[in-house]
Amino acid sequence: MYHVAVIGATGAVGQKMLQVLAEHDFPVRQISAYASARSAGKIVQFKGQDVTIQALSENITKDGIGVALFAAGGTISEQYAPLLAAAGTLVVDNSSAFRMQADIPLVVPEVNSQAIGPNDRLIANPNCSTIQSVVALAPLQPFGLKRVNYTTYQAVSGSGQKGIEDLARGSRGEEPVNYPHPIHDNILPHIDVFLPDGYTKEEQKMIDETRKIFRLPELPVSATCVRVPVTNSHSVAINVTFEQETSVEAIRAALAEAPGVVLVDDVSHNQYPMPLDASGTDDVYVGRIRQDQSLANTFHIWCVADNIRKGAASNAVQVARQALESSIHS
Ligand code: 2RA
Repeated sequence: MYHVAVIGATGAVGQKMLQVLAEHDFPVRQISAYASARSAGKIVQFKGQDVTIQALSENITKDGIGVALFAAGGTISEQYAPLLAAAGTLVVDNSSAFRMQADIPLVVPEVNSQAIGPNDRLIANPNCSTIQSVVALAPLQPFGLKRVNYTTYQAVSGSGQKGIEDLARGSRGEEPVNYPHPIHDNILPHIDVFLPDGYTKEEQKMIDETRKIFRLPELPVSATCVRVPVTNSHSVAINVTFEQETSVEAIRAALAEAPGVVLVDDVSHNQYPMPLDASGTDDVYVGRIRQDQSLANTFHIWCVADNIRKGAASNAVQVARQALESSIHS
């Protein structure tokens, strides 16, 4: 049993981490919740008990924490995650601060749990839209990934509470505060900041993280990331080209038995993955599998997952459990 800490415990992901730790029956001996000094003294819930938020400071290394889940943004992670890891705490970081560092594993347990070494103390959680996409692609690796193109339809909860509030504001006819344009009755082909080449940082994350997770640094990957007026659960249209010839049936068969995947692909009964069905679950729902008529050995795959759970909190809890098992069995 472990003393477990959630850093950033007042945010959407931090609160979900507390909920998922309880739901997954994570071996928690003691729970601590940290946030900025502004939130100190506030109360969050763990297994129906009140937990008082503590102000984060460098003294956290003296608190005897065995497992720390970070969901407080890159700046906080950069400052505190290495300190805790150096003190022996197992840290799973949900920010993008360490994801592309060569010596830091970037892990989705269903895909690359072998990337966790027995002595790793700092592990990065990938971006939400990357997580669900690689869970859908991993079972198809035997066909040889040759090229991937993503188009995302990302829920406003990916921007935290302020995204959800902008959607609500728009529905009341009020101006947006978080986004540069209304998200109600609109879509924004803009997630995170624009980079000099015209891609957004969110698109670049999907490209870089996919290559790192599959250990295919040269894999041709591209992405267009779009914010849609959906409260929760991201959808991704994946267009994938394989090295080998395959079929819709073979792809369906591989996905049907894959861990963490639920195949929902029966268009004769209007059955396909949708955000409303994915929300509140930890699975990645996959469907609309069909041959791309414009390119050989190429297929369209539609996948949907709860971005706050599998895309963030649940994946972090699963990574922590996997890392603890790796170090116990080493
Ligand atoms: C988003 N990917 O949906 C982000 C959250 N990490 O905005």
